[in-house]
Amino acid sequence: MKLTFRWYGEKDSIPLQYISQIPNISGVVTAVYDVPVGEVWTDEQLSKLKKLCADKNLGMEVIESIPVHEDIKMGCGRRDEYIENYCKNIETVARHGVKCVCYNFMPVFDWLRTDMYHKNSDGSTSLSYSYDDFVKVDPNNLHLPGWDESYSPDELQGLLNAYRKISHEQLFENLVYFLKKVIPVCERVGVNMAIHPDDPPWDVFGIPRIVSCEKDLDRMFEAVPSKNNGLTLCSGSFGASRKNNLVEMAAKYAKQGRVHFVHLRNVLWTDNHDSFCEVGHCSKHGSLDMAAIVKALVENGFDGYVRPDHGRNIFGENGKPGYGLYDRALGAAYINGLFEATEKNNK
Ligand code: DNO
Repeated sequence: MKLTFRWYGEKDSIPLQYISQIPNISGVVTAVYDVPVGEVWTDEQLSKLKKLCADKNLGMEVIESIPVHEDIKMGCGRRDEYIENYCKNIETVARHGVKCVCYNFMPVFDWLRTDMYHKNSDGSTSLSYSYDDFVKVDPNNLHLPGWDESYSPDELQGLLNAYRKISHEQLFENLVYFLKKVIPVCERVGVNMAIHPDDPPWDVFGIPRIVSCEKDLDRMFEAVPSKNNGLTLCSGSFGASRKNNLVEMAAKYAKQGRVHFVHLRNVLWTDNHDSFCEVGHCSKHGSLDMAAIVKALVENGFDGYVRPDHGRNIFGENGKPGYGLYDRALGAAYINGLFEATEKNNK
């Protein structure tokens, strides 16, 4: 297992030096953040990022994300031009030693919560999703925690209206169209594409989502069988749905050699609907058996990139929700323990 940690570039409040002090860390997961979605990244931008990491002894082999322009997802407008740019970006990151690109194909929102500062009884705060709060949201006048600054109300409404006319089938065809152009480039330059699952893994506001379960993944891999076409096994995203069996999924896709990246975090299902709260990483705090997920990965040959995903805000830290230092570092230590024990037992 190669332990990594997400770093939001030079604007991240967490210095690379702190990340380099996490036990067993191999590198960061990062991206170029100051180029608009769909445009090309330059060699200079990549060299600069890579040097900042190397100066602290950190690798930079995973990019999260090269975002996919909405025209590609909707199959309209300047889609072909944006796909060409995407291919150029894959070639560019490969020139700088990147081996894995995490991306998603979720319309509009690449994650959704109803509370970013849910108060836990121990005084920590977490991201959470309450079904009762969600059904109160007016889909024609959307104000969502974390998204109000990304889109103007008109822009958001326009996008949602456009997506409501797109079926699951059409969105899936647009994904396959994209992959058929991008994957051959990945094969040539040695980059693995790792699609991130829908978060949460169900449709929201009447817009389609197509990477929510095993069935979705199977048909995507059937359509584009190359092993460079793989997934980010995000335990917390798939695991928000009671219908997904994470242990089985980890075993199955690790065996197929398609798990190129793993996000590990735990979630606690908090009612009989779809509500969940993000909790500390250990199995006992949530609804997922983290040790069993790691065991399924290791026993089926997984030896790739892993990062601790969303932590709570703890120890008085006022970090970016989900991305503070302390709880993710504790998560990293726990992940190290799980992998070390499992890998030794598996020899
Ligand atoms: C949220 C993240 C996602 C993820 C993208 C990948 O915390 O897991 O935003 O980076 O979906 O494209």
